[in-house]
Amino acid sequence: MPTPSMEDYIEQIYMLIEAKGYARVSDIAEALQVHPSSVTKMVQKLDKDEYLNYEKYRGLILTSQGKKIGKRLVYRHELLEQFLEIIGVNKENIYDDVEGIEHHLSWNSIDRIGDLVQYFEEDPKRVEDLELIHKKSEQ
Ligand SMILES: [Mn+2]
Repeated sequence: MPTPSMEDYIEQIYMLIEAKGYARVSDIAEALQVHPSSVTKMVQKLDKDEYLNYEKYRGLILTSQGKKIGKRLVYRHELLEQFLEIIGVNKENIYDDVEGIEHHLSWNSIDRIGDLVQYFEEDPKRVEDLELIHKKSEQ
């Protein structure tokens, strides 16, 4: 099981490869706002744990295990953003809140939140009902 920090790297690397076809140490450092030497260290660890293959001058590629996990992590992040949006969390809080909670929920909870998101998506009236409660609580 990857640690929260490893998850952040795998998630970011997966997104970079999806968007650009490759992930450079400098791009990862920029995305995660860390020093490139920290990226190199973590990438070596991820290589050792078989989430990716890293060669200094050739760049890095995710293993099938790394890809599978990366995909799940990106899905989890997006689902949690959707969830917070539906329950009426202010836009400016959503990204940071997801970064704060995403590593600390079991997949069991993630899947049940997925059900709840689906419940609201199936009928916009349900979202309106929730908005009413939200408005009342703010009065
Ligand atoms: Mn994230």
